[in-house]
Amino acid sequence: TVNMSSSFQNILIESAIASKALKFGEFTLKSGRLSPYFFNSGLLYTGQALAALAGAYAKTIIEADIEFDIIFGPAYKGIALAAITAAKLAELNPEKYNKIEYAYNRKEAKDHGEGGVLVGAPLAGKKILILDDIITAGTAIQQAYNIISDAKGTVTGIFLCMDRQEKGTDSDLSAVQVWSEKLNVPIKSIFNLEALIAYLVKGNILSNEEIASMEEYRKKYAIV
Ligand code: OMP
Repeated sequence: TVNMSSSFQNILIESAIASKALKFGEFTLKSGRLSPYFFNSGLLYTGQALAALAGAYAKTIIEADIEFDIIFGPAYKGIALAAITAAKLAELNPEKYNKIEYAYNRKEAKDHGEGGVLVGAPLAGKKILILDDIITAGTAIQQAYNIISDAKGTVTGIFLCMDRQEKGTDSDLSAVQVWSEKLNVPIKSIFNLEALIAYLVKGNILSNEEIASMEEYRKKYAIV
């Protein structure tokens, strides 16, 4: 069921549409698929949008109730998202979250100064949440997982803003289903394609043709 006015999921979807972080048209994805929509979290750059994002990630993490010591944000977009979420968690429940830590990777290793690709809390022996913006096929998530494993950290959860709920080329399972099973880690998102379409239909936000192409894409590539 979709509560248009109040859920933090819908507040975020609304904010993403208003800021054009969610766009409708024709977009070629990393996978090569031609999609009628695209989510660019980099366009959620106002204070208001970032506050909505931080709140939504924090509430999703609190609801999931998974043990962790560190929130890890993969470069580039995950870095800021992980930082604002760690701060929001500490604000919402200081007793529980004041001591959680934050870390991220660089895309290019530094050969001077402190060196290396990892910045922030040391990962070895720690329980770690990966926090990123979106999953389509899961390639980006797998990379982050490998960075943490190589540093001897244990990933205990993966949190995303949007799950596109897309199947692989020869699979009836979504990337989230495949990767959560493969990595043996829960993967949670603030909203998914199903919630987005429900919001768009209920709110009368797109033209009939645009809704039709969203539905067509969903039937072709998504699990729902
Ligand atoms: P996977 O690595 O296939 O899971 O796709 C995640 C990446 O897709 C993101 O890091 C983006 O580079 C890109 N992307 C979006 O940002 N938004 C979308 O709506 C779709 C994609 C995509 O290309 O699939």
